[in-house]
Amino acid sequence: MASTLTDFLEEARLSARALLDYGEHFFNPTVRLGVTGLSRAGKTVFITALVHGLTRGGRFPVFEPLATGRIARAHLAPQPDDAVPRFDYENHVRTLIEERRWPNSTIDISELRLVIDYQRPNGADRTLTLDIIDYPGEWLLDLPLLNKSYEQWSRESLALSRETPRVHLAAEWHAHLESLNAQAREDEQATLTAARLFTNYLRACRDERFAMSLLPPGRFLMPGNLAGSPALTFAPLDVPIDGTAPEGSLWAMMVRRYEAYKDVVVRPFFRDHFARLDRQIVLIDALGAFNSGPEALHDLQAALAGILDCFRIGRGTILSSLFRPRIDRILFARRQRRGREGRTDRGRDRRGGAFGGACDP
Ligand SMILES: Nc1nc2c(ncn2[C@@H]2O[C@H](COP(=O)(O)OP(=O)(O)OP(=O)(O)O)[C@@H](O)[C@H]2O)c(=O)[nH]1
Ligand SMILES: [Mg+2]
Repeated sequence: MASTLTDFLEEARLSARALLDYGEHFFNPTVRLGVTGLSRAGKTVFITALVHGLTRGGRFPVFEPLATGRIARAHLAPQPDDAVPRFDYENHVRTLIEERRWPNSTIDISELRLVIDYQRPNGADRTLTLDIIDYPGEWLLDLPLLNKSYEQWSRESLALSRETPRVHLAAEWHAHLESLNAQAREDEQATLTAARLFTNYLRACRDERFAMSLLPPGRFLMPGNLAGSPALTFAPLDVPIDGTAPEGSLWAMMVRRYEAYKDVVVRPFFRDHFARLDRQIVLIDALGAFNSGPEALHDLQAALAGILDCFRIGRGTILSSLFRPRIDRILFARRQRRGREGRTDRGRDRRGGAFGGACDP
């Protein structure tokens, strides 16, 4: 009953917002373009290069509107969403051009508004507002959690962590897990330790040598302002898939926090950000996985399948029933990479390209 009511309120809220968005679009066409990809896929560099090219009249020979002069002018406008950090464009340009290095990793969503004056093919002058949204692809991999119980998620995460090469990286967390009794009283310290070891295991999997991609929950490695909060302090337990957690137990505590993660992190992201995107670019760093061997490649494949699921917006999917997303075009792009960061990469990329080779996509 409670969930029907929540769904109903959610539905009403989405409809009201869609109407508002439609009204605004009518007078001032706005396109919200999402740019995503797994960690280090090249999102920040790609957006910086794109905005730099558009605002400074860069050379994009295959981009017809710019190449033929139909885009008259593009300039940055103030950040539209009060609750979303601004994409730090100026700083990224400085890092790339003046400091001649790659930007630091970004761990949160960010957004930039660009206003483009252009001419339609029929000659009419128009203005388009383009909101570019940079967000971690790892967050998309949280979508299946919405349909999964804590017990199911625990079972799957444990099974994955017992495969090679993950099993070696999970040794410390597995040892701690052995010492836990799921039915025992809830225990904050045991939960904190389990969450820390589980996060360390995820971090080790992401390490350059292993380059694993499938690492949900997505926010564990990118906690942002939720670091240390209970919604991010849980871990899988070895519990029966169809069991029920006894009241007051460690297991019940984990279930509560897992559900909080869905409520505080996953649903708001899909509702407030993902469902509002009109177009989507997904960047893929395939060579990173190639360099790390068949397991990494297999893992990347599974992660991409998970990301693709977020764009299967047919009837009866979790997405269509909960969030009614409106993306109608998706571009997948694989970045050419000549090496990995911190090694031969930097030196070589100083030559060529708008940012010393940083705009291959
Ligand atoms: N050769 C080449 N390397 C690139 C290019 N773009 C990014 N890289 C490399 O990929 C790394 C990641 O680029 P970013 O743009 O920071 O990637 P990101 O997806 O924003 O990464 P996170 O914010 O950590 O998720 C850089 O540090 C470079 O090593 C490019 O156009 N060409
Ligand atoms: Mg980034």
